[in-house]
Amino acid sequence: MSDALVLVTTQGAVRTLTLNRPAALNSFTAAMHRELRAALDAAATDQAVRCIVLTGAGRGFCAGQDLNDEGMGNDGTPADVEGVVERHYKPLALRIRSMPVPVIAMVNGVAAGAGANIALGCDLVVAAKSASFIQAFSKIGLVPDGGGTWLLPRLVGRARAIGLAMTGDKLPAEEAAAMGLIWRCVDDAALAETTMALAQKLATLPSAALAATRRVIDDAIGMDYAAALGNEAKVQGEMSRAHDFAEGVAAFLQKRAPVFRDR
Ligand code: T3D
Repeated sequence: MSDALVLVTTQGAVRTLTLNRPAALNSFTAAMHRELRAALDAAATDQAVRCIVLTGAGRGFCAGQDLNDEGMGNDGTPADVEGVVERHYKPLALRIRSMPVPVIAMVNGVAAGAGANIALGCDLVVAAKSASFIQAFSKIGLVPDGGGTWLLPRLVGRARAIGLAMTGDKLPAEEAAAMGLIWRCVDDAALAETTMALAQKLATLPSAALAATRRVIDDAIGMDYAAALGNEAKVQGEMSRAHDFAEGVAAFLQKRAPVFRDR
């Protein structure tokens, strides 16, 4: 068994990062944050990687902050929760959103607290039927973090965002999919196969255009209609000057499979 807190495996152009503290439901320690960020940085610079899958070892995806770890005040020092969020969760959420390739969360079990919101901040979330999402913060006197305050109302609207965050109730994956919080919920036995098929498909698509798609959609959330249309035109111009657009059009006209390379 590996001591690594994040297991890194590669299948074709798909890099899988597995949070590996199963005895504590893969809750985040400072050390696991450091390993995850290093693994994401490495994937970002590796031109052979065209899609990332983030998942958890054992029966959980991630139970959020490890409540025994440094900064939590359990060693008699004052809790430095603000510092933990600034040093670890904020850069992690921003790193995922700035990856040059799509990031899929493969939610294999419970995703609680910041563990839920880090999953929701990925581009696509595929969850097993037995998985669940818990905004666990209110139960310990905190507010949602890991991007939850931004993500939840945008994904499911204010009423559901407030309901999920205030109650801290466990939301089964099937309900999460039904309310549009996640992309798909599948049978437990189909989770790995479904997610890998999706990842392999995304890996064949033009990575730079997929990353730009994420960006323009996120940008548009804070824009009026006219500004979003202008932003689309600007980014479309950038995309159209890149190799992958010429390749996509040529492949279509020549009735062959395209070979995309931009990242
Ligand atoms: O510094 C900061 O705090 C800032 C950042 C905050 C971000 C946050 O994420 S705050 C929210 C932190 N997370 C939680 O409050 C969730 C705590 N966990 C739970 O409520 C439950 O474990 C679950 C609902 C997620 C799952 O319940 P269940 O019954 O399936 O499992 P369990 O028995 O509670 O947990 C299994 C083991 O994992 C257990 O250890 P043991 O008794 O077998 O040795 C449990 O203590 C451990 N574990 C689970 N979550 C955490 C944890 N250990 C440390 N920290 C955890 N968050």
